[in-house]
Order: sequence, then structure tokens, then C-alpha cells
Amino acid sequence: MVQPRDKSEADSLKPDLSHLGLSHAEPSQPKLQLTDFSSPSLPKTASSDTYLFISDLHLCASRPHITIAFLDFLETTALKAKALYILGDLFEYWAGDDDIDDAFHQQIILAFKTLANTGVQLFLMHGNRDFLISQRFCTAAKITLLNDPTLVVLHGKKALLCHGDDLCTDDTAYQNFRLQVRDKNWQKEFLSQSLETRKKQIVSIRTHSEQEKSQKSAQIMDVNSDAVNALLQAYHYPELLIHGHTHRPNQHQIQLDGHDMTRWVLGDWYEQGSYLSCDQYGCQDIRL
Ligand code: LP5
Ligand code: MN
Repeated sequence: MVQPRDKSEADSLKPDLSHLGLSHAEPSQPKLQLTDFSSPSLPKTASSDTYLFISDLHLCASRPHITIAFLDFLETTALKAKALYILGDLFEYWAGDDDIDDAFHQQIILAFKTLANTGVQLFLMHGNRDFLISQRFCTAAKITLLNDPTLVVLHGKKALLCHGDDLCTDDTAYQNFRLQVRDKNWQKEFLSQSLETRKKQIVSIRTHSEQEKSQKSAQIMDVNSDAVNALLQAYHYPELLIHGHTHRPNQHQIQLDGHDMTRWVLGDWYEQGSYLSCDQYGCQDIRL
């Protein structure tokens, strides 16, 4: 089993991507949505052979039902897993690691730390809402920060993980915005302001973003298939591509250059929690 920080295989496969635009209870009966491999496999809860993937939780103090569902997920399902991968947008927004003392954030950090101390490996990738999460948060939560994208090997199958926003290349307004806010100098300047000022600016950007989104077509805000194909080619056709961001949970079969691949899109946690569970028999999309 190769873990993402096991550089040997992942690094040898890593290409130059500069050319790319790129109530606390056990969930009663998990509903099986889709299975990607042919092996007969009954719905099952996580085990020490299971890798779990989630994204787009958008946790915040004002959505307590999602926080409760998430803490329950950590204490039950994730507790039995080998590893939990959070592929971006864990938080509604993240204004900087100097906000970790916030009571809500401390609650989440404690839950992660408790889970990590049981031996479950925790990995986090930035989303477009929380790309300012940095090492201080990760150390406190005992989480390993992953690059976007990151290639892992799950039970012998290569899986490429990303948030997904980078693949939405038709959304040029967003991509321009992304270029600016991912710039390290821009971030340094932004972070030099007071926490209060930053939060006000983020609220303002959120309003602006919602206004703009209401004018964009659903297609523009989805992944661009050429960008998906280019990424899969650049990473030598991994069997799985797993991402979130678009809030369109689904399983897409891709045939490209003689390779069969599966693109799993993770669901958000606005109304209901969901996760992708992968073990030696395949992957299952499970709703809480
Ligand atoms: O997040 P989601 O899914 O709702 O929408 C995204 C894109 N929007 C964003 C913006 C974030 O939601 C805002 C929160 C970021 C917090 C980061 C903290 C540090 C940055 C602080 C900056 C001050 O990512 C949305 C996509 C959508 O996904 C689908 O892919 O379409 O993109 C936009 O809506 C972006 C607009 O098209 C362009 C924004 C230009 C902003 C111009 C600033 C004007 C106001 C300035 C006020 C200070
Ligand atoms: Mn996102």
C-alpha cells in the first residue's frame, strides 16, 4: 500500500502540470448508491482496510446539524477506517490559522486530534473556501496537508485526488480570481490585515460570488472534459479520479486512449452528509 507521503511511486509518476490551466448514533442503514467494480460487495461500514473520502462540508457554527452529523461520522464510521481524506472545503471559509482559537474551530480540531490518536490517518487538501489553512491548523488537528492534485495507491489501484475547482476551466472569471488569491504574495498581504478585516472582506467576496454564480450556467460551473482528460493523461491514466467542488455527486466512466477510468464526484454536506468508501472490493458512494 503506497501512502501519499511515500514519495517513491507517487513522485516517479508525478508529471509537470505547468501546461494545464489548471444526534450521535451510528448511521442506521447506509444507502448504497453506486459500486464501481464488478466484485459482488454488500454495503458495509468502514474497516481498517477502508479509505474514506469527503469534501465540501462547509462547516460553520451556523449549521449545527451538519456539525453534529460530521462529529458523529468521525466518532463512528471514520473511527473504523484506515484513513480519511478531506478533499477541500472542510470549512465554509478559512480566514487564516490565527482563527484556530475560535471555539467552533477548537471543537473540530479536538475531534480530528482524538480520531488521529486512535491511529486513523487524516489528510486534508485545500478547497476554494479554505485554501488559507496552514501548518498551524494541521499540526493542532494532526492532519497531513496534501497538494492538489495528489496521487495515491488504494489496494493496488491508482487514485488521483483533487478538489476539482482547477478543472472548471470554462469558468474564466473564477479561474482569474483563483490565480490572484492563490498567489503567495497576495496571501501574505491579505494575512497581514486583522482577522476582523479579513472576515469582512471574505463575507463581501461571498456575496459577490453568489451574485456572479446566479448569472453562470450550470455547464460553466462544471468540470471541463478536456481539462479532466489532460489531467488523467498527465498522471498516466490512474484507475480513479476523486474530487468534489461541483456538488454533483456521481460516478462517471471514462475511456481515454485505451484506458478505462472512473471519475468519482463527491457530494456536499449542505443537506445531508455523504462519503466515498473504498476498499479492496471497490468504491461505494454512501449517504448518511
Ligand atoms: O464557493 P462556491 O462553490 O460558492 O463558488 C465557487 C467560486 N467562488 C469562490 C469565492 C469563495 O466562495 C469566497 C470565499 C473564499 C474565502 C477565501 C479566503 C481568502 C480570500 C479572501 C478574498 C478577499 O471561490 C465561484 C465559482 C463556483 O465555485 C463554481 O466553480 O463560480 O467563483 C466566483 O463566483 C468568482 C467570481 O466569478 C469572481 C470573483 C471576483 C471577485 C472580485 C472582488 C470584488 C469584491 C471585493 C470585496 C472585498
Ligand atoms: Mn469548492
